[in-house]
Amino acid sequence: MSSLPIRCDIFCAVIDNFGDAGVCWRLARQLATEFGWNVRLLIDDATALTWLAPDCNRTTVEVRHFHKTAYSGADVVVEAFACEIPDAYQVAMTKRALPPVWLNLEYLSAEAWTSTSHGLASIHPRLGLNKHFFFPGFGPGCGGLIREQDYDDRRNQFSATKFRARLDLPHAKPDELSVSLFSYPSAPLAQLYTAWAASSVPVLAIVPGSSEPPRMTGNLRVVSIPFLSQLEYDELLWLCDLNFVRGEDSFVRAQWAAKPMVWQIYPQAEDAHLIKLDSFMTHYLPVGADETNAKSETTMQQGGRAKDALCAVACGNTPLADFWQAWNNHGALNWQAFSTQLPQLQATAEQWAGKLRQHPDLATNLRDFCLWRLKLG
Ligand code: TRH
Repeated sequence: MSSLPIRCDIFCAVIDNFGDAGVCWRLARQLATEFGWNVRLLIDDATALTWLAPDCNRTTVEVRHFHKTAYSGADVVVEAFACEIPDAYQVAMTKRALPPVWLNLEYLSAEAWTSTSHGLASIHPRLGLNKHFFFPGFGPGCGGLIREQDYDDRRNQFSATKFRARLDLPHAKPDELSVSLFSYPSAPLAQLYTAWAASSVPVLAIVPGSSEPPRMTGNLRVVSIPFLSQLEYDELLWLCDLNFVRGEDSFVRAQWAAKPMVWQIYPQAEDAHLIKLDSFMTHYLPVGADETNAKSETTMQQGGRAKDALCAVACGNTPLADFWQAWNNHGALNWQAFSTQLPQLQATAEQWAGKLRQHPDLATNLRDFCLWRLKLG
């Protein structure tokens, strides 16, 4: 059994936004700092890392260019989000006596088929190498979600007062809701701001990565703050009473924060993203007994929509489903109905985070899968 640290190359092609780099950096950092792996992050555009992880040069992760790095004997090769690693690198992989474990780290989805596909291998038609699908996920039978071992310690040491002071955030007024806003330009933000301005409950909207001047309209205050590091973004999610998140990584972080959240899913062609949205809601909404989920899953498999299925079984949180659908589909946002659910949504968020914690995190699952495949564990 080799006593040398596992060598791991993670390939990341930045499509747009921050999530590709965000997810790959978290994974690289965790494998290096928690498991002592020698990790190289091979990325085609490292710009986002300067914002996501300003301390990235102070870790043992070696950041190299995607196209300018040859295979050098890595035991594990992670191809993030099917980014197609360079052909010369693939050919060099075949020269290793014991082929490296080659993983395709997939996008996160709650759709049932991902857990049946997780871990399956496909054989490269020309090179004969095995590439395994590695699906993140929310329950058993999948790869899990990224979550660092020191997450709870960081949260226990978090001081809302110091965080507000450090970011020069105004103090929250009595009964004022602090809300973090991270969304795509397509979100119906003007409609939301109008609803918040007229809301009976005052709202302080905190917008990271925006340069908008502060504004005050009716019961709404909007403050912009700089784009935060990933570590500080967790702190913003812990500070706020409600978090608007998007894509994949901030969506996961909001779940660990165990606060009510509104998710704007990354838009995809032919509305494929709406199926993913519905799939997640069939699991997330606190609809009680399993048979309700089964009914909604059945309806889903018959091509139905989770919201209809859940409403059909008189789910408890239709305002959440309505609000999430409207946020993603430019519908009419019923802030009044949604905001009255916030106490219940807080309980939902805590219950959901507790369920997620019952499963190993993604880096742990990936390590165990690789050691098993390398016949080292
Ligand atoms: O930026 P995104 O829209 O990235 C998207 C998604 O990942 C999507 O799945 C993918 O297909 C597409 O990119 C190509 O959303 P996401 O996934 O939340 O990534 C944002 C990252 O930025 C995440 O790591 C959180 C981090 N972040 C900060 O570190 N500081 C901040 O201030 C904010 C707002 C986010």
